[in-house]
Amino acid sequence: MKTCVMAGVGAAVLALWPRPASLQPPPGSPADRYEVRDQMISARDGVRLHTKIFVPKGQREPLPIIMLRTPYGVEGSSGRFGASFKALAEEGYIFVFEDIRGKFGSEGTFVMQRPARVPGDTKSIDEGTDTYDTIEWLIKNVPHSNGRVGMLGVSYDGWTTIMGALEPHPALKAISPQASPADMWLGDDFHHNGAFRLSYGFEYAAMMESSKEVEQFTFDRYDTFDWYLSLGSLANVNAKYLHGKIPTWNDYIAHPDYDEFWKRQTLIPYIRGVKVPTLNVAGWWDQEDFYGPVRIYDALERFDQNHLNYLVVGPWNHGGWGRGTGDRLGPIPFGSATAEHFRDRIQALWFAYFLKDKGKLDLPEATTFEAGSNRWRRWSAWPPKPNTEDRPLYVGANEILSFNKPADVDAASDSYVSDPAHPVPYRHRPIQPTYFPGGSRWSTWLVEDQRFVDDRADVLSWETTPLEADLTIAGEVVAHLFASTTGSDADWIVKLIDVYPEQNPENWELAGYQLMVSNEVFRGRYRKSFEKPEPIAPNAALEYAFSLHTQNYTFRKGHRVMVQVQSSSHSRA
Ligand code: PG9
Repeated sequence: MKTCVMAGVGAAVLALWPRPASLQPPPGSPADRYEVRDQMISARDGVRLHTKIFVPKGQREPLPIIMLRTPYGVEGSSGRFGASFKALAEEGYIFVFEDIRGKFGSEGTFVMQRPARVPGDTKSIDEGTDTYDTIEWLIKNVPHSNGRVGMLGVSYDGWTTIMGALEPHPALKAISPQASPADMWLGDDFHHNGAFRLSYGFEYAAMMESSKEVEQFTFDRYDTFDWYLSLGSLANVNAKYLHGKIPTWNDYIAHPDYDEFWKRQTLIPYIRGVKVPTLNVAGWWDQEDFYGPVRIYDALERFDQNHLNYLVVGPWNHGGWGRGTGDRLGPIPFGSATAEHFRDRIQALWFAYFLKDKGKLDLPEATTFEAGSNRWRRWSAWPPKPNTEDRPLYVGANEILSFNKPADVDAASDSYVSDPAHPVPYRHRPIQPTYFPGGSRWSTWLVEDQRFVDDRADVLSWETTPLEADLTIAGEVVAHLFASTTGSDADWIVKLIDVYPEQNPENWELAGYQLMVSNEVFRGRYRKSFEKPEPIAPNAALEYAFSLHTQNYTFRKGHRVMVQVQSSSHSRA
């Protein structure tokens, strides 16, 4: 393991912010404050897109438009004014919500993450052209618009946001892609380093493509662990359940490797400049798309001469910055209302600056919430360049993890039997379906206590002694595994864990807790090439180096650092 480790210095930024009087909501239901209009807007190929437009009642002064484009349906959009869009609504905008092509009220055909059209192709359509055509209509037809448009959204809606900015309409002046996937094979919802995310991939594809709306697959049980285990070959999914009718499922089967299909779908090569000011947002414990937002930030940053590209990462799960206070995730407390802080003091001020020329922008290049020390940090670059050092952390004999390289490397090796018929569950059972209407712990599984696998013979753990001082990491965490298998392929799952002390009087619920700070999976057959997999030579010790992503976290004095390695994580991989 190689981690970037730095001393825990820097200014604490966040206290609980009192809400300024100007942000106090006017009385009445938020939705009552708008004239609402349903509009079919024609795209250039004649397909009509269902759009809901909210103009504040009695509006006289011109206002910017804030737009969100979604595959999940726009009917309930007014609910956002009391929650995720509350601070924006109080600031004052015209809001526009649009069903993307082929979903809900919009005409045309839905294509899962329809690839961007290639440069020079002026005939095809994509989410970028649909965005362009919608903006063109809006600025000509919506009363009281000041001719400026901002876009934002989480996940699929974050992806439509960045897609709309690749070749932007000139009126698009600010975007915030939040938890947007960037590459579905390398690191977002459907695969990680080639390892197929079976349960999410299956359930999401079935949900999105069984009807024009969204429709959950009906399982015959509450705990899906055994359902996936008894599935057998992936061919059984079409044979028994989907019958070839779900295009995205068929694509998973037709394209197991990183081929042209996945390379055409990723938007990264199409980022050729920062054309619109961008506020990239991600959550450290995002169970769906953490790779994407950081990758998009990095891709934009290569072109960012004018400092228009910003990054905010907080202690959130998928979209957690848009709901609740954000003072905790599962049992992990953060000491302040991090999500409210983001919505009121970062997102609202950032859009007001770029869409209304309001205020002075006091936002650094990167803003991260450092869990553990529970404070906001401001960075002039991400990953931070000065004041950090790379610190290797070694696994050794007797389950010891140490900053000192073991003298006898051979004695430091360890082994386990990983039986695919008895895999390690990726989270505590029962494993409810991902978006189960009766409630699912899917959204917080990344912060579940890892003690539930600690005593399994097919999970290896190494631990440091209790830390004598706080230890802060800021930057990329990289795993270097030297491993062999008796088989011809293996998944390698590496987890970096914060082990709380057994005596933790300030919060007994967390005594001995094992909190996963970073993790990733690597499918062994892609060791040399993602495009051309090769079997692993049995019993050959080989090096596997892969990123556990970027992190900013403080392991507190008295805590221990733990690394776990395992070869199954059923049924998410
Ligand atoms: N994670 C979801 C997703 C986005 C894009 C493609 C596929 C899935 C989402 O929350 O929208």
